[in-house]
Amino acid sequence: MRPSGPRDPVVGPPGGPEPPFPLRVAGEVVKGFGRGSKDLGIPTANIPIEGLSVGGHEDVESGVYYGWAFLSSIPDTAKPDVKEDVYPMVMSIGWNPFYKNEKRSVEVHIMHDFPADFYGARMSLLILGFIRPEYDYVSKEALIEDIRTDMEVARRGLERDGYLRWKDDKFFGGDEAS
Ligand code: ADP
Ligand code: RBF
Ligand code: MG
Repeated sequence: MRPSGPRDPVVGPPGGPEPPFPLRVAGEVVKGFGRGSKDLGIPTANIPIEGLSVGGHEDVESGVYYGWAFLSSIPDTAKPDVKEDVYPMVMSIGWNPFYKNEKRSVEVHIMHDFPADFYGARMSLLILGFIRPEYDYVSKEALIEDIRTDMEVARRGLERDGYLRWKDDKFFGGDEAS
């Protein structure tokens, strides 16, 4: 269960990410559990768990992370019309104890309003920090409240120079795992 008490407003060293960060992960946006995270008001773009191996991070600890997401089209596929750009993101890697998933998942909420879905796009992630472990919750509302706080923590974290500068990382130029 989630420990009670207030949360830190910002996490991670002020000067910029420190090892093991940044972590680089990528994959195609696929259908998730269809559980309707959109109903929670928080859609999450899922990539296959194999995406962790792009940077050799299959052993990464489960939990909530923040960083930058780059969306692009996958060449020669029936693809969504995505505007290639780098966006702030918050993500969950894990088992979603609240829902008792039997498969580990990688889900990303991008902090941007999109006019349409982008299933089939390529999503490249530069993970710059760890926010918290994943918890079970007494209610859906409590889970939503914590995810909203995660978004604020991520936004404040990414505003700092040492984190902003990673938006230009060459990983976002299309290389697999530079
Ligand atoms: P699923 O269970 O298939 O992942 P969700 O309800 O989590 O379904 O919705 C995820 C989909 O919503 C993404 O794959 C993407 O196409 C779309 N989407 C729209 N806006 C966002 C956003 N801001 N962040 C993440 N996904 C978004
Ligand atoms: N699910 C959990 O069961 N426990 C969590 O602590 C948790 N934290 C999350 C944090 C973020 C930033 C996001 C985007 C999702 C989180 N989830 C968590 C996953 C959530 O349950 C999932 O997005 C919905 O179930 C839809 O698949
Ligand atoms: Mg999802």
